[in-house]
Amino acid sequence: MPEKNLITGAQNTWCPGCGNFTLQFALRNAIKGLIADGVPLENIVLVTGIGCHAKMGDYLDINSFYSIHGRTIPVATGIKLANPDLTVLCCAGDGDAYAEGLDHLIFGAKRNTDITVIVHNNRVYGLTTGQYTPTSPLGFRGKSTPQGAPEEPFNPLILMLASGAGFVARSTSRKMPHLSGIIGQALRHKGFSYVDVLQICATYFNVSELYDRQGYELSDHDPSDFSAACAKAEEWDYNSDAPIAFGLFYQEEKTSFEERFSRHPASPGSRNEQIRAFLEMKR
Ligand SMILES: Cc1ncc(C[n+]2csc(CCOP(=O)(O)OP(=O)(O)O)c2C)c(N)n1
Ligand SMILES: [Mg+2]
Repeated sequence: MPEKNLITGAQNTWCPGCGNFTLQFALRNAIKGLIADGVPLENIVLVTGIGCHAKMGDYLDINSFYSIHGRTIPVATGIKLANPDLTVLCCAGDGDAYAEGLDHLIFGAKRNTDITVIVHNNRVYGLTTGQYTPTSPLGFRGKSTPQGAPEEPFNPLILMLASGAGFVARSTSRKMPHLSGIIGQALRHKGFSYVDVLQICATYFNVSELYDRQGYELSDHDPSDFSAACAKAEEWDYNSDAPIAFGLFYQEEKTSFEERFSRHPASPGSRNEQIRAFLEMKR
């Protein structure tokens, strides 16, 4: 595939001001960085969920797979197992990854599959016009909660740390170079990498002012220190007006899921034979 600007000619239907535009160009820049490092464009695969975020597959001119709502991670896992030479990334929504597909997110982290999961966390179901998600704040007013959401949000960073993710980061659509840098690091990390992106939904949850006012970039933070990462992640509960840290919270390199196949004693032979042997538990 020839080098190009990686943007398709498809008509763009995101709302004016949507944070997905920042994500699109940040991701494009990060992918260009990988290509500059020698990763062939044809070895990069994007898996999307269903939602506004998923249109990334239409607008980025790279190999992509539109999966179903909540199922980016199992699809990405299958792709990575079938061909570990590929760089596999997911663009998932917060509804996608934190609600309907939450179990996959936890197991992706637990298994340490070498994929990158970027959550477009606009804290709302954007495509279906404004219902609350697991990271909407208490009292969020939307289509399904005109009187305000009756539930507290959960903190996905704490959940990912507890699930064993080896790369846990947060950025925002309000900081394009920061976002691009974090995505670049995530794509290069060996093992499961997770980035929570606080993204503006210009139509249903525009909290630009909150992220600009409360956001700050992590410094003097040691990402190899698990306890420090947990403490930083606890600082903001996705509900209050507390300071919101952006950056790499935690990084640890561990054996990846697909590496365990090739280490398996009953796994000589082709990739397909290795996977079959692993699944049949021949030891
Ligand atoms: C299996 C399945 N469940 C539910 C839906 C309906 N649905 C489509 S998009 C969506 C929510 C999207 O929200 P999110 O994942 O946060 O993405 P956003 O649109 O905010 O980017 C839902 C519930 C669906 N298409 N398929
Ligand atoms: Mg959403």
